[in-house]
Amino acid sequence: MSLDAKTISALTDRVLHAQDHAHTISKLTDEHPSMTVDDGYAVQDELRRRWIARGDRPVGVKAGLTSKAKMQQMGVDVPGFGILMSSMARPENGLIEMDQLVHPRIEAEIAFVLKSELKGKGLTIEQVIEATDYIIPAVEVIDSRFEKFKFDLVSVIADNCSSSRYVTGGRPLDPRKVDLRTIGVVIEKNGEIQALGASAAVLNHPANAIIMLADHLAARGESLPAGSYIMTGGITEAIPVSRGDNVVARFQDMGSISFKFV
Ligand code: 0L1
Ligand code: MG
Repeated sequence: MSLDAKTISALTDRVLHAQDHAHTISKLTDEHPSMTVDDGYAVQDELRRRWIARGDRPVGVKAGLTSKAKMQQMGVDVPGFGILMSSMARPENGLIEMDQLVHPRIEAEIAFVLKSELKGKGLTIEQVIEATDYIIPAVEVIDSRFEKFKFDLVSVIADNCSSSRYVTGGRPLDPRKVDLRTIGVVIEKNGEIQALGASAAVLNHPANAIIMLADHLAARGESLPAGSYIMTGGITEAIPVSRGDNVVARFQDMGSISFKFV
């Protein structure tokens, strides 16, 4: 790490204010060019402490920037990880308020729910599947707090990898009964298809996102406990949305998720 605790706390104030009040800030590395990825995760840790202190509850973790389409769209070449809190969840067929967001985009993802702990570096796809209770469709609403959605890896990690809302729905599936590389996904906005893809777009197999996440956590002395909810990353590029947009994400053999921005 290159930044001291006081600076991490001040940066957390800045990011949290932007998240809470839906406004943009300049990327953190503009002021702190020596800021490292570890500093970015230190800001995330401090965000989590503040959210818990005000009564929120961590429910899981997201892997982001896990497809070539996303990496190209955002100009980075490695994934990042973020924290999912219960206050970020929204119900299927519900409404998502635009006035709490800056410039949201949506991503269709496969989420995993664990039935046993995943811990350590270099796990295999088989170990991830063995520890998984079920997989389920998810749509993430990302919303960068950085101007024009432009950032670098360090800054976006400090902004909790653009987490803002997520919707879980459709039908759960047993991961042992499906080829996790070939699940087709279609994203529609107002009845028009915006993007489509197959789940192998996420690092060739979405379980690879969890293997990288477990590696990242192991380096910090942490693990993924039983019951963890893990979003593995957008299968296509992220789709910008506006007030009034109706969204439907269709997942092959897993149903669909719908909601509206108001
Ligand atoms: O979930 C994601 O893939 C987003 C990670 C952060 C980058 C972005 O905001 O697009
Ligand atoms: Mg995502």
